[in-house]
Amino acid sequence: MKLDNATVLRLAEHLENCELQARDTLKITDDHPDMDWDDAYAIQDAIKARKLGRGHKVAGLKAGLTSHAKMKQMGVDTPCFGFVADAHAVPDGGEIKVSELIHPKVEPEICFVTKRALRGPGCHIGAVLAATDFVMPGIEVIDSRYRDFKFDLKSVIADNTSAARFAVGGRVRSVGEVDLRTLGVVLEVNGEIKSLGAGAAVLGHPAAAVAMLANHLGSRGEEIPAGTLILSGGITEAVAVKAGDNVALRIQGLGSVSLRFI
Ligand code: OOG
Ligand code: MG
Repeated sequence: MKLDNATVLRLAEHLENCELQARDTLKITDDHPDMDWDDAYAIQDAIKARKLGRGHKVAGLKAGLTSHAKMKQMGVDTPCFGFVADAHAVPDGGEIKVSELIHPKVEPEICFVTKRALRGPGCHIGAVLAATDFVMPGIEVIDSRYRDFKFDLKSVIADNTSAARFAVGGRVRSVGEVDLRTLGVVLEVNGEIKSLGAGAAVLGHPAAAVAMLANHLGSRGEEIPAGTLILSGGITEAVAVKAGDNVALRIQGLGSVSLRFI
């Protein structure tokens, strides 16, 4: 750690206030160029503690920047991990007020729900598949608190990987019923196809993103508990949305999930 505890808490408060008040800010590494990975995750943890302290719950975990499309779009080369809170959850078909967000984008994701805990190090695709209860489609709404979505990896980790809203829905499938690599994914905005992909875009196999998350948490003495929802990361580039947009995600064999922006 390069930052002292007071600075970690101050940056967490600043970034969470930007989230809650839909205000943008400059990336925090501009003022703290020496901060390290532990500092970045400590700030994210402090944001989580703030939410829990107000009675919120963690609704799920997420991996981000797990596809080449996303890494290229954001100019980084390593995945990152964060969480989604209960206040971020939107029902399938639900409405999202753009006035509550800064510059939202949507991402098509394959979501996992575990039936057994996963703990790294040494977690791999096989362990993830064995511990998965089911998979389902999910739209993640990201909303970086950084001006114009311009950040580096440490800044975005501190900002809880841009987590803002999410919806899951569609059909639930067990992993034995589908080949997660070849599943086709179609993201539509107002009936127009905006992006296309297949599950393999995420680290060759979306379960690899969950294994990476388990190994990341394992290095911190934590695990993925049984019954956890995990967003495995955007399969394609994120797509900017505005008020009036209807977003639908269709995943082969997994049905669809939709959101309306008002
Ligand atoms: C960071 C979050 C990325 C994903 O699925 O790749 C993410 C960002 O691009 O703002 O959630
Ligand atoms: Mg995402």
